[in-house]
Amino acid sequence: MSTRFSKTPGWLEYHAAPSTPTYMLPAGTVDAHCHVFGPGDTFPFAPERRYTPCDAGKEQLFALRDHLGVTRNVIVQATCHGADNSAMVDAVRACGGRARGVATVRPDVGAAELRELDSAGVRGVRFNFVKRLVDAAPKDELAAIGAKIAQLGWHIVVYFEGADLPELEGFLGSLPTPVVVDHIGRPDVTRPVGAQEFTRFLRFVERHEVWVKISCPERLSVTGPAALDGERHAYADVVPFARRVVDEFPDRVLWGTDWPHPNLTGHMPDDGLLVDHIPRVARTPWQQHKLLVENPMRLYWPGEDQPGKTV
Ligand code: 0GY
Repeated sequence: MSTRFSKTPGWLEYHAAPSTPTYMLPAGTVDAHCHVFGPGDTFPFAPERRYTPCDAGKEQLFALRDHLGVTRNVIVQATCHGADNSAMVDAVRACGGRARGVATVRPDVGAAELRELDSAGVRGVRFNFVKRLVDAAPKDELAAIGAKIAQLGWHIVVYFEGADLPELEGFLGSLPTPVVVDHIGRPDVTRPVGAQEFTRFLRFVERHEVWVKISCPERLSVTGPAALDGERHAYADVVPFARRVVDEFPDRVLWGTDWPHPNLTGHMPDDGLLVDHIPRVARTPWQQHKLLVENPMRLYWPGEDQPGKTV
């Protein structure tokens, strides 16, 4: 444990002993959304952070990868490390090509720093609009970052609350790179899947050819991990939303664990159970292979062999 930092009270630690999934991931599966936190003594957390996580370093991430049967990781910079990408880059470099990174950069980032990140394995930047996590950066500054990274062939990962899409849609649609949305666009799952908010999200995805991460049922769910009457499975209320996106956009969906699950206070998911959730939302082997292997390989390792490619 870090001697310099104390975890935010109430913040749960990642699952100590995740179950072995019943669903066997296809060879070449990519966990396209996970993080590393510190360890704080080696990679200090950012002064401007809104939470202090537990230490969750690369060794723990790699152990989970191997336990679940994942082949590759995309390690996404979390807000607790601000724009200091050292922990993420250290983890990506340690993977010998089996990981890519998504960074947070400042508007004045220089070409040399971007080239360095690129050579480490970074392939995108993240714009975070979730107000409880960050003060939103001015859009002209984000646009300046977008213009710089477009030259590298990177993409932009965006994190926002579903309710904020109307305000952000125009800006996101104007970005010069592919856009990847975190956590199904954070829908309000207490509303019907056909309600106006999620329909608007689907049409936004269609119009701008956006990619969507089918991740974080545990964060979006109101019904939670318990089995419900007539439903044997966890996170049942998220399933129709995830299915809808996978059915409509099978070529632009990605899956991720979100390990080590920052900012959860209610319950900590069993990562094995998150893997078992996959066939509930991607219901055919064809959809599963696209979600887990083909799509993330196309975005993060273009040109590399994809085990079991379906077309
Ligand atoms: C959340 C979820 C996340 C937080 C961060 O950068 C972050 O702090 O990513 C997540 O894992 O996506 O809503 O707190």
